[in-house]
Amino acid sequence: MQPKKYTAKTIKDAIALVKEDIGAGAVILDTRKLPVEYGSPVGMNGLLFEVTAVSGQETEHSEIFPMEKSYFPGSIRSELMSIKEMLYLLNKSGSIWGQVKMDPAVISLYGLLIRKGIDESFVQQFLEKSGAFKDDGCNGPDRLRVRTFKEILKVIKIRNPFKANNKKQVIASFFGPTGVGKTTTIAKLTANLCLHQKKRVGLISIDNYRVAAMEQLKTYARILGIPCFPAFNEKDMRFALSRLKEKDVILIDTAGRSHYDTDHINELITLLGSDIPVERHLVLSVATNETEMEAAAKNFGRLGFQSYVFTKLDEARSRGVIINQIMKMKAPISFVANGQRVPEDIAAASKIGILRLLFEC
Ligand SMILES: Nc1nc2c(ncn2[C@@H]2O[C@H](COP(=O)(O)OP(=O)(O)OP(=O)(O)O)[C@@H](O)[C@H]2O)c(=O)[nH]1
Ligand SMILES: [Mg+2]
Repeated sequence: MQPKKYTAKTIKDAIALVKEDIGAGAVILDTRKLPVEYGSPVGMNGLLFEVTAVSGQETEHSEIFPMEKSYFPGSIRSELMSIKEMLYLLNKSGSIWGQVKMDPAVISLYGLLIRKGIDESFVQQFLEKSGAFKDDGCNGPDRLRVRTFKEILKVIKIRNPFKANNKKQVIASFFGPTGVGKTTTIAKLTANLCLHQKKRVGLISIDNYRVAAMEQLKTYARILGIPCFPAFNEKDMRFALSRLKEKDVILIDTAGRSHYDTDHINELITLLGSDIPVERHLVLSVATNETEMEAAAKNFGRLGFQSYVFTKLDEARSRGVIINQIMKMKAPISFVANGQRVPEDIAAASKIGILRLLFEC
């Protein structure tokens, strides 16, 4: 079935026509305000709206692909809105909604950002700052989108712990909840630092909780031919650091524990909070339930940290949690990991890169 166009005096009426004709499974491809020609029937506000839709079944099966190729570039599929979502947005009440409902470009951008997992309050902030609710006629879909993306870019801060410090030794520790990928991240970073940046790297594991954890890190160290020391207390730590004093970079792996384990967090504070100049990086998995991620950031945040490392992007489609997290607890992002392969599946964060990751799937 080819996409069909439905015209009515309000978007809601046009959506009702779509529902009647194609059914509740329809997918909205486009919504727009029509230029009103003299003599044509218009709504009370002098406007006419057009909605383009296609059967939802077809978007899920093979027919979408030729259509996608001919109609839309790249990741547009993620921008398609179902009737259910559209009605949800249109039925909302609140001060801004009167304005939102009048502007198809705002509705579709609003829907996109919400679907990407960005909190509604932040979506409103971004749209407000981009002038989406001003009725000054500047809200062409592309211009509005660019302005909104610029607002999102403004809140993304970046920090690469290994870049500026060319001469000085960098000591960086990575901590966070269990299984988020701390050890794997260290292995990826180590390999990249050794092989591509020709840095001299040493490793320390302060994971005294499980024997296997130390072995995991030692295995990576063996493969790369670099030293790896255990450190169970401050004395061990000072000893390991003295043995690694010639290294450019020292990476410290920590035991993953529940973020509700206050004793463990206190232990880390003691070990990493001495006068040793250790950078701290909080590792969080994007695939984690958002409430728990927030709690983890808050509890581990007691250590203070210089950057976030977000992992498991490959396991998450609603990557807006990254934006929510950096809005709630401001800190730069250093790295993002998107897979299990060592060393390939990691990248130094960049503002544009993060924006792309948000919208690419
Ligand atoms: N899909 C995916 N898996 C990852 C990623 N990073 C790590 N993993 C996997 O997650 C699992 C746990 O990784 P670890 O590096 O052992 O996690 P950890 O945080 O050190 O775990 P603990 O030390 O037990 O707290 C392993 O199977 C890794 O291969 C990632 O970016 N994407
Ligand atoms: Mg580990």
